[in-house]
Amino acid sequence: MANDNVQMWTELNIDLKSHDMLLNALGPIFQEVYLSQKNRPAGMGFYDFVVGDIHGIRVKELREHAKNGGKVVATYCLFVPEELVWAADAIPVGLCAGTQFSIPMAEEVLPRNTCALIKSSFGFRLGRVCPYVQASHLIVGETTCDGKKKMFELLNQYQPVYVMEVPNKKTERSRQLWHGEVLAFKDVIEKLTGNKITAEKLGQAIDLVNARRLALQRLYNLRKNRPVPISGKDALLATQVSFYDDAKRDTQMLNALCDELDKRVAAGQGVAPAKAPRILISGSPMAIPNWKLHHIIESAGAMVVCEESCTGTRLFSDLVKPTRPNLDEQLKAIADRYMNIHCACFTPNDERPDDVVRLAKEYQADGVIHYNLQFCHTYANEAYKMEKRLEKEGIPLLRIETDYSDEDAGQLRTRIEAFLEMIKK
Ligand code: BJ8
Repeated sequence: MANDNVQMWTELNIDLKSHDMLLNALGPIFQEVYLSQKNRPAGMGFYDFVVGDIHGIRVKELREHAKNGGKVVATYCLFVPEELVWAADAIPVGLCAGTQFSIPMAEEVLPRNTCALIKSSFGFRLGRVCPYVQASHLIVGETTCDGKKKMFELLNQYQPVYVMEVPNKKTERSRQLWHGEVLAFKDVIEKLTGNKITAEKLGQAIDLVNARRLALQRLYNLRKNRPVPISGKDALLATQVSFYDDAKRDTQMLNALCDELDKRVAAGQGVAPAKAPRILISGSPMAIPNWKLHHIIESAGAMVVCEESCTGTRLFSDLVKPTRPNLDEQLKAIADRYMNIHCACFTPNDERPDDVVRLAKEYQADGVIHYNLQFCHTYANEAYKMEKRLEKEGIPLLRIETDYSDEDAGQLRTRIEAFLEMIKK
């Protein structure tokens, strides 16, 4: 099996030496952050298995698909409508880019004062250490932030990249622009795959992705219980895996996990005492293996009960409205749904603080941690408005700005412990 993987990575032109170092670094981190937790749901076994073979079995599936003439489409952002990819019998893969490992490679080209997510993404390609990147036929970027859109220009030197234009405002004119972008993306995917996207195929794809969103909604709704039946770390991992696992299997595994959590809730069983402080995290996405903040918070005795982020509620809170099988209406429904993602790339974006206040109440959060990747100006700027809004609502907020390195872990721990002391009833 291991030899099979090496053979596959070699065919994908992976830098085997660096790649070994990456995987060797991941194992002990996963052991410390995940496997040392007590009282985990048995359903997390699947996710442990996925991480244990992170560059193996799923990549093999993608390669099989490619050998049969299928295409693999890699993405970095929630704005890329994956329904169109599935509908053309291609496979979308959300690239992770949550590791410090690839950042020094990226800094040879990108400015150092670029957010860690962008540097980590670019470093993966530059260092040839990610088989998902290497296995993809097209990378789809977007114009959500300046750092990303300029990075995509550089990435295009190594791999085919197509960039979708995401508007910056939520006006009717912007909606029309975005609708046009969705139509153009359909053409791009049809050309890439040679497959026509029909109303029937798109209807099936909408159902497929909506089913996964509903399973994630179910998982997050279970986190509203006190005591909380699953740790924030485990819920985050299940969400992160949704970005690249097969959607149908992922939905099944999520629902199986939820069945187990239902029983825990009925029995009043939790992973921490009912009085453990409950934290909502809001801000930048956390890609695998970025588990730093959750680990610090939960090691300090609190529980993360919700993430208002793209590796959280923004991923699944809205469904694509099912419409009758009419291609134009389906494409419109897709465009509408994706415009409703309250990313900080929009101005204004007042819906996001509204979401955080609502979620803090729904999840019985005792406090909110605003999580900002260093050099991400959009989220950093929104932190001020968020602070004022939560102050008005009487919800405690801690602002954190960090990256993927462990250099500030001690300082973060101290600040988080002080925050938890403050919010304890
Ligand atoms: S929809 S949050 S996934 S853009 S953290 S790279 S914004 S400098 S990740 Fe995002 Fe799409 Fe929005 Fe979600 Fe730029 Fe900021 Fe870095 Fe960011």
